[in-house]
Amino acid sequence: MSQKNEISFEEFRKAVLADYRVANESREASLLGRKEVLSGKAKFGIFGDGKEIAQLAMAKAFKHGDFRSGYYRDQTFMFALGELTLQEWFAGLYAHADLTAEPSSAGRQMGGHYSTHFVNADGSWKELSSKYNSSSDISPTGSQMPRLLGLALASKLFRTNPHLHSAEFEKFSKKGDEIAFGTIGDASTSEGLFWESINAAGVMQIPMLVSVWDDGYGISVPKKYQTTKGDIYEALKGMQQDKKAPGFEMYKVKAWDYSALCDTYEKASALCRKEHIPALIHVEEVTQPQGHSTSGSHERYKTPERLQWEKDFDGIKKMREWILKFAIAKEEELTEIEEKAKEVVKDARNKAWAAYLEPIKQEAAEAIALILATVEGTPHQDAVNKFIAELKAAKDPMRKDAIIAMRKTLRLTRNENSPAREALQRFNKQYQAVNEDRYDSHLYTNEVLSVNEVKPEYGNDESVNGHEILRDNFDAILDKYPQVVIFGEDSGKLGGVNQGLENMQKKYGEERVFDTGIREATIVGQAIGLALRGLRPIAEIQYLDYLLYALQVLSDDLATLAYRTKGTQRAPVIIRTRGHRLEGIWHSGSPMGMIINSLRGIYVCVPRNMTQAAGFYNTLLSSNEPGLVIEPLNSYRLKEHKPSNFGEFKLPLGIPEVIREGKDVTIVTYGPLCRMAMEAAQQLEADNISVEIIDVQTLLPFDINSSIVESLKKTNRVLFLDEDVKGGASAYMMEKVLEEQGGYAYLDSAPRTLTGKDHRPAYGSDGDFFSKPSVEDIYDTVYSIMNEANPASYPDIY
Ligand SMILES: Cc1ncc(C[n+]2csc(CCOP(=O)(O)OP(=O)(O)O)c2C)c(N)n1
Repeated sequence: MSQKNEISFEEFRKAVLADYRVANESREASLLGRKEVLSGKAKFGIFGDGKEIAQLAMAKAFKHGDFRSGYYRDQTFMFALGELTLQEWFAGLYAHADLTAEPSSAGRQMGGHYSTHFVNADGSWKELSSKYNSSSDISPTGSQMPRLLGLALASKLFRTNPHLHSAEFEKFSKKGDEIAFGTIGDASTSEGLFWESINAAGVMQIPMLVSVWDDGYGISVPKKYQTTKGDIYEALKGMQQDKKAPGFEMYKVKAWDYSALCDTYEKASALCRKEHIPALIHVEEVTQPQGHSTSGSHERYKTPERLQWEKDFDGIKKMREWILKFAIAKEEELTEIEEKAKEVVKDARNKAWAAYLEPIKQEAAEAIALILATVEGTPHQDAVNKFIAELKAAKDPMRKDAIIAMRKTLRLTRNENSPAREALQRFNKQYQAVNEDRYDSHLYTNEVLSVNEVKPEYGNDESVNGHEILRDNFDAILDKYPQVVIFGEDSGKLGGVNQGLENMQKKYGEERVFDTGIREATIVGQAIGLALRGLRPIAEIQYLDYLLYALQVLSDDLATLAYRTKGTQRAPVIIRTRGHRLEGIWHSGSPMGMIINSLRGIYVCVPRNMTQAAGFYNTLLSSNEPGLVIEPLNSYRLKEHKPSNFGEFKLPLGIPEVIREGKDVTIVTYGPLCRMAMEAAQQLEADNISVEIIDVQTLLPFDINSSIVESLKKTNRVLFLDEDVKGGASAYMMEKVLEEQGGYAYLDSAPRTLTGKDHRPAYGSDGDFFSKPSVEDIYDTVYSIMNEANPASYPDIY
């Protein structure tokens, strides 16, 4: 431990003993945590026992302004930083639904998923550069890696882009001196996301320091089935930097060797921080004293020899031996620390449990009192008394117990009218609202909905290609917001496959507009990490069809971020892509049902032309919400009227536009189908059918003012027109309009949908014609609605 040379022995001794205390407290927490699960007080436990010593060393290397992207084993690290108390840790185990008690997720995530706060309650950013920061963990193995890439890349951008050196950005970075620390289990390195992220970090040369906690197993599966050569360090050797080429700096160290761990982390972090060279520390011989989680026991898959080895090479035991060997402390001192740790942890457990249970008990008591008050006047006394008795009998009541008792009472007494019943009704409603905040809030921050519309202004009659509108708008955006970076496959030098970024790299530099490898999942992860650090990334996915590669990251990480942190972290990422309709199976996808169903938490904009698309980029940039903008792939070379206020005009989200007025049938659609619907409507007009066309413009949010139903009141007939498969976005729109907006009440004809076929589109123009809705199909479907309603005026055609 090189610290020995820089500080006095007494200071060194104190630091070691402080670490020993944290290690013991963390271990005791794991041991007691398991008991809490097995006794039924908590549902599930996954702990950091066995990883304590390595995490103490990592915490020493972690500085203010640094970021962690890790997983469920990192409690000791969080304790050592002082970013998590034992009581908060137990609160996580109990799912205490209150941010002040459980700051990581307000009980929304399983215990063991750690996070610090990046934004204040009023939505302003905290001083991230003077804090210890942990991005919010998620459960899918390997998913911490793509985000980690962005957290590390941000340091490079803050260092290399002089526009980010102004006072305004000091709260995010001190000129890029921050490291992004990643942690991952050895088995999770089998995931593709790990390899994609590691490769990209090596390519980009960013300060990313990855620790692999290697305990030899992924639950029960040993590493010979996980990793080539059964050794991640060996498997990654080709990434090692050398004189010929930059790459990773790699280290291997034992999980029980405190001194070597401290040295390794010090060395690796110094290089990583100063030179921005990515590093990987393979921490091997990690133990897992209680097995993988509370769901099973490791005796089922580990040999007696392995189990004995884990006891002998337990990190805390080894640290103890080391302390005694070098006479850093006496045995009695260590024993005292160990005994004290047990007490401190029990005390934290008791306080956390009481703090969790007390408000629930009080709420139940309030419900009981109100239910009791209804007993007097009701003929259902026996039943109501039974509800009360059941609620009282619950030793550790849950909120749902009180709600069930209240609802059952209200149902039974529905024909009664008394002040007591009214009071119960009122409380039931209030309680519902309070619990909505506890369990349902913060899917979005909802700030964006207040973005006011700014209409495009037109100075003259000039018409230009769609891609030029986008390019000029991106130009204005890059000029206006120094924190905007745009990247993707071919986005840099080429300026995008459809020229929407033509010459932008030349004008704004490589640190603003740049190329990435072909790696959709980490393009999105990269964007998440950048956005978490105050930058405004616009990440390009070349075609909508390839969004599938990134869907897991979008769905699991980005879409859940605000919800799983109860609004204490945000990543206003903008994903730019293009799709719906061109040629061939992988250039004409419109899997909108899949997208909107997996991305609740992200806004989904489906513009019909490039002016609308540009308006959405401007809107999203003035908000704090993540958004996906799908440009219509077949419209880059169509002429559009050129606006004069690029970068300024904004489209409100969730506000449909009636693009054609009519009185017989309403078509609800979006994207490139708008143009086809307009064409069909013209033909139908000639045959005396008047069609109203509504472009919904955004699928998430959808028509926030319920305006579409107004059209149904007029036409009484509706067609939901969509390129997705049946049951996709058409079913979603139908549910919104007919059920949520009550549109069913105004219908005189059966509601209809016209969608793409179940298969993907065959290649060629005929393939498109037979696979996706055509103008002819739209004509025929609308006509058939009129034919069914009034066959005399609209006789059968075919
Ligand atoms: C994508 C995904 N697949 C499967 C799981 C279930 N799972 C949880 S932990 C785990 C093993 C992880 O092992 P390792 O990466 O070595 O970490 P350790 O728990 O041993 O520290 C598995 C398979 C998951 N959480 N996510």
